[in-house]
Amino acid sequence: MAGGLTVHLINPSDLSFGIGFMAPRWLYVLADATPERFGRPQITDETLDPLESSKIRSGDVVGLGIHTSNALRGYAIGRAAREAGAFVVFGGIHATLFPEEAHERGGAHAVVKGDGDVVWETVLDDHAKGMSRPVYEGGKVEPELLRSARWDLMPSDRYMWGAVQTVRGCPKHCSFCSVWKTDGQRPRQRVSDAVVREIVELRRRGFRFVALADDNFYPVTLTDLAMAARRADKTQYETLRALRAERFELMARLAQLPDDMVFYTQITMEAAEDPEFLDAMSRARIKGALVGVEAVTPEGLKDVHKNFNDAGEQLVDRLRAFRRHGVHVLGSFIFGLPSDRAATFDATVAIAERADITFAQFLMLTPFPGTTDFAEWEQMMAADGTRIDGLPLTRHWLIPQGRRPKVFTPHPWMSSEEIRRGTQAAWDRFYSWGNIWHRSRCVESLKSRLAFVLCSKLYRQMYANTGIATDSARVGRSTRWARWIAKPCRRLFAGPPMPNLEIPARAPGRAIMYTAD
Ligand code: B12
Ligand code: SF4
Repeated sequence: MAGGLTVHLINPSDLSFGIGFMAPRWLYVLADATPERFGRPQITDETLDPLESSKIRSGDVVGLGIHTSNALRGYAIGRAAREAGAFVVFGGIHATLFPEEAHERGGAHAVVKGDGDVVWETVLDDHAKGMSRPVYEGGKVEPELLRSARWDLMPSDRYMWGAVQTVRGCPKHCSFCSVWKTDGQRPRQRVSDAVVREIVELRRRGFRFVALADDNFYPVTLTDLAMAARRADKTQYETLRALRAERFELMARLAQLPDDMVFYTQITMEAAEDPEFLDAMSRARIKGALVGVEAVTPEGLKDVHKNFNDAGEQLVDRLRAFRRHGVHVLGSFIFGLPSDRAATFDATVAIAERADITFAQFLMLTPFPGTTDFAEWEQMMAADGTRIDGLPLTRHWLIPQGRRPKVFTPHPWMSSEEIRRGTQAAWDRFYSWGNIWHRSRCVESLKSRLAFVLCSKLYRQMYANTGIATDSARVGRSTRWARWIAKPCRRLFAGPPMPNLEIPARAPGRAIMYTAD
């Protein structure tokens, strides 16, 4: 330990559920990036338990990772840690977008923009030498330098899912999403060796369920390949082919793992046109995928710059293709798009039901910082004089929770309240007891069906009520309910530890291919 200091890594949250759905990966990646000479990092995930602030002592280093929703809680911890005499560093997507805010409001001594994998060591060393800088550029780290997570530091009985990222960045450019801007449009795909090693470690420790925490597990489409093949210069074609081959290599190795393992990822619906890929996913036991459907009409898709999706009957066919190949879809839908009408809510749920999707989430269009939508909204709001606690609505995340309005993108015809009610009704209809029981036929035994019902209700409580409800009593009730139900749910996800599980080998003769260009 350098000079007796302790490195704390803290994931801030206003709500603690006792049990977490998914381990926040950044905590364990930064722990791995912490050199041994700084000792064993102390990890606190406030989605499990609130921070015990007495643990932070003068001279310690406190690393806080924030996204927009938990930035204010992060700032409160940062200020308190600084007052206690700690050296405070912020990172994560929100700090990347607003580094000055973390300095002004969060008591930051330093802010890391971008990936922390490589630069974290420099931050710690500079601090130890008394030469720290206010801002560090972590950049977009090449795939071979992305670090694995230190799963040995994770409590084995508090999370339902492990989280392993296989690729960073997304080639698309959806208007409501910040990933392509902050993580870049070039897929930075890790080789299967690194990914499989982490997954095996998780299974050795009793984790059967692993989220492949990617934004787009299908970064190279058949269309991309066909277009690159038509070019005279074949360099891009070869790069894309190598990326695709490595995906298949990864899935072939996942298929060799114990058959009680289940994987889940996020993917674009273009994969529906690639039966070979879907079959490989199925063999790999990637049994679920979040598919960003967003809208069910061509106009809605145009609104969000997602023309590569299908609408109407073609959409139903594409979503059903996943199910036919054994991949359950969690369809993600957005309400409040300019082309939405009062009838859109019911029409969307009807399509979700017909498309055989297993889970659904219904979100209200929200201008998240870092997105094209946010830039337009901020410009539009320049003349708006509304202030809450002296803050404009375009800085809503700084308004204390109790007074913070839910900010959604203004709609040409519907009020936010109308959209909220429609969205709530969509959740209620899709997750009615009858509908859940009907969908539970996707599993066989009665026990599995009951587990399916429990998980559906838990998902709805954790997500819908804490996400879109406006009244704090409802949020409080949902949180208590989710706390109560989360413990038995976690047991359903755990498996017997397999300390001797071996790492499936790479296919003979297939070399490791890095994808940096
Ligand atoms: C997995 C995931 C989730 C999981 C989270 C599970 C968990 N416990 O972590 C679930 C499904 C629950 C989730 C929910 C939501 N998510 Co989410 N999620 C992701 C996703 C796909 C991967 C995150 C991840 O693990 N990445 C891997 C780690 C290693 O990367 P990282 O977090 O970026 O960390 C690196 C750097 O940022 C940096 N870093 C991070 N922290 C720190 C701290 C320090 C001190 C330092 C030095 C560096 C550092 O170093 C790390 C290593 O390089 C990201 C997209 C993405 N590409 O990151 C979206 C993302 C973070 N989510 C997003 C959103 C919007 C949400 C929701 C609000 C969705 C919704 N509409 O409800 C909710 C919010 C939940 C909540 N209440 O907080 C947005 C955030 C946008 C923003 N401006 O904040 C993202 C970027 C996706 C997007 N499409 O834009 N999410
Ligand atoms: S929403 Fe999905 S497909 Fe669109 S840019 Fe973001 S990660 Fe890529």
